[in-house]
Amino acid sequence: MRLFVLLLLIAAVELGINAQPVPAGDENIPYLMTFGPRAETSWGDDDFSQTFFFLIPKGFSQPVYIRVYDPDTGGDIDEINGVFDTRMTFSVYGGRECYTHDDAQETSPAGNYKSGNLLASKSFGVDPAYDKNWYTFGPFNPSEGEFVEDFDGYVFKIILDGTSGDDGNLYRYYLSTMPDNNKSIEGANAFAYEYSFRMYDDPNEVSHIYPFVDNRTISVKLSNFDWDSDGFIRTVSVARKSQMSKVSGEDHWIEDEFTIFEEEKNTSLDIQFIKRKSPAVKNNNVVVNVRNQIGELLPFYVIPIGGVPKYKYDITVEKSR
Ligand SMILES: [Ca+2]
Ligand SMILES: [Ca+2]
Ligand SMILES: [Ca+2]
Repeated sequence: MRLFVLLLLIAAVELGINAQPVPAGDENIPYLMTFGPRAETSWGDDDFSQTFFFLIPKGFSQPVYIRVYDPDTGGDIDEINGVFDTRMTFSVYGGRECYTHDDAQETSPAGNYKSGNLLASKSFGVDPAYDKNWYTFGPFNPSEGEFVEDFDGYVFKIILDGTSGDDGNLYRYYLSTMPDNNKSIEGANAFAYEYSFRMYDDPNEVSHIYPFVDNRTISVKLSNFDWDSDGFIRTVSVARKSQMSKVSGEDHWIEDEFTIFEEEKNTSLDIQFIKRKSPAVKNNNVVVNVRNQIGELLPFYVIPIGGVPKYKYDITVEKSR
């Protein structure tokens, strides 16, 4: 069995985790975020598009559903810019190259990022029927996804594209075995190569993203966009107690590059987003991605591979000798 598949299984089974909310519990992220294309990027979305992948283990053969919480742009949760006048389209893809096409694994909605077979699609504007409510895509047969040997499972892709307007859509996903309820799939996971999300307003909440570091990774470049100078971004790992990163202010990217320790290979990093205590920053939307030394993006799994990394003092002692 490939090491990576083994690590996926350990993440799912040993930790007893089989939930597929996106964002997931260990991330402590309130909502995903995507803006309409007329918004200024200073509102916090760099490209008005977000892609997520769902991973279903090969042995699972029941129909699956991709559910979206608060898919519309309007009402209490979403971010108004003048008046709500935004439309967005969710599209679900499966089949050949929905995941393995290079453009699907990049950060920008460019080229053939909509690779694969379009399985379902729906547009939303302001729609009170779906405000604080779920819309369900599916059923999908797992084999309608793309089979990916490295994962020993099937992958589906969901893209949300802002199509008009300038407001912010906040939403969540859930991979479920039921159309009208959230029921998770053991061993499933979800991941993205770029995460666009909303921070909590409460300065005591810490959000997390967990990039997986494979054994080819020598160094990483952590990039963050429109952090609004909201406190600290730091990285914790099995070999890293607390490494502060450079943070962005308003409407720009900032990059921070660091070398990966041997002990960090085949583990996840814990990138922590720690808010400033005062004055509190409200409605902070931020975009994050991480690349390796040759520019490949590291996947952010909502259920971190190998579990949430805990700093091990002994490893650092060993390393500093
Ligand atoms: Ca929404
Ligand atoms: Ca508007
Ligand atoms: Ca922001």
